[in-house]
Amino acid sequence: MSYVDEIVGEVVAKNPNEPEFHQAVREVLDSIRPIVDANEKSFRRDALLERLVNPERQIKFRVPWIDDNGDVHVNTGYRVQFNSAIGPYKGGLRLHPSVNLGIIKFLGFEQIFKNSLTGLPIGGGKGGSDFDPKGKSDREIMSFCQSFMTELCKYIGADTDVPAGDIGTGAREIGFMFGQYKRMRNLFEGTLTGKGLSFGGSLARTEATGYGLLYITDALLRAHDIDISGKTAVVSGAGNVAIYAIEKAAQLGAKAVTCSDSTGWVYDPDGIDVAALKEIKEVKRARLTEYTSYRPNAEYHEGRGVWSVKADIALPCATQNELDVEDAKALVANGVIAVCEGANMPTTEAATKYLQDNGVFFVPGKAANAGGVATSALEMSQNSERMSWTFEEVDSKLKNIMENLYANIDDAAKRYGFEGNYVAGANLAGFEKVLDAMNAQGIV
Ligand code: NDP
Ligand code: 2IT
Repeated sequence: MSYVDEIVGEVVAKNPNEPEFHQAVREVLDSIRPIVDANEKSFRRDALLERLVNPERQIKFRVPWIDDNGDVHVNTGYRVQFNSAIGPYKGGLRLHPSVNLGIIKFLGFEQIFKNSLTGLPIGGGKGGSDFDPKGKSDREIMSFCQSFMTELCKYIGADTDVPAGDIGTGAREIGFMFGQYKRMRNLFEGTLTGKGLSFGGSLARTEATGYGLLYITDALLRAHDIDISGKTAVVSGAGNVAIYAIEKAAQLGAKAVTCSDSTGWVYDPDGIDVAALKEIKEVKRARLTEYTSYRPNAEYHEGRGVWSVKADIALPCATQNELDVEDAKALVANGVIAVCEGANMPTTEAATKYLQDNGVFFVPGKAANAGGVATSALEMSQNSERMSWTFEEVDSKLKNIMENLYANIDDAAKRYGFEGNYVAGANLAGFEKVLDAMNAQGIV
């Protein structure tokens, strides 16, 4: 049996009930076969793949917090410090009831290669909790965040591990966590990114993931002599990534006609009104049902359905495995040109294959949504030099990073004989740098 297949089998056997982690490992290891096959002897000798798929450290802890009625709740907190070969662990914190160790491991594993692709010195990590922020008061959110950080602060630091936002963790949560970190450690340092602008946050970090997604989509289309302007996009999600993807799409002359949350979705034939969406989601923290009161021409539907709408570009920006093979068939039947993942692993394995087999340009999340973490790394740089850069400076660096990233994954795909396969290109290019660093640092 090949070394790759052996290790995939071992990951499945040793990490039961973690299907998302298996899926992420399977995809990456499958892509890097050419490198593994060419170096099988030394990789086996050094247990290279075993070290790649086993986190350097995983921390699991109790998070007790008190609600507004005085009742005590207990959630589970996680931080998986996956790989520090190229820099301090870096990655977001997800707060969602579906969080478990397998979800955090899949996200942490993806983060290793994503962070490598940014070209910046950041290792891979991820964390979070099964806490559900929905319907909680600001006081309850603060109570949870302080308790979470009281434990997490023992394991992180500006040069060790730098968490940030993800699903359910935005500026409010990062603010509460930063306050508690500073209080516990007596350190005002850039240990979290996505901070408020008044205490070390970076301009353009809020926009970065969505903007970056559109910069790489634009680069991809330009490379194929296609103009993004005038194109229609279907977008899922209505959170941080989706909102700024829709905003940048409009700035580039494209029209995003859908968005969704966990209860339903919106179709707005005139293009999603970003100001209304921001007010509903960022200010009121309300459901998408409210959207039609701002835009009478729009339709609201319960359940899921954005992928049934005809469009040139599809941008899944909600969560993992939200675009399945039936959705892929609908997109292809409607003539979709490109699918670029704003979320982490939103497309199932079968759907990815279907899209690629049908000539759709497919850019995986670890490349397409890397603008968020890249801008987090720019926030770390600004914190280190105790300076802040202008919006234009950060945004132009972000654009540059995404254009280089596209060129690098395209080049890697060609070098290994997989031209046009950006899944292979992203995994190969991301792995090359991590491999070089791991080899140079010996068996650690
Ligand atoms: P937010 O919490 O801001 O928004 C998430 C959106 O997705 C919400 O509209 C939410 O709906 C919807 N959603 C979440 N979980 C589900 C679910 N299980 N079923 C249906 N809808 C769901 O998160 P982000 O926008 O920050 O993150 C979105 C995706 O992008 C995630 O995969 C994240 O890992 C990834 N990502 C985020 C980055 C960032 O910088 N924030 C960077 C790179 C990737 P509802 O509000 O109803 O729950
Ligand atoms: O998935 C991701 O890349 C993020 N949630 C952002 C991580 C970060 O450190 O900014």
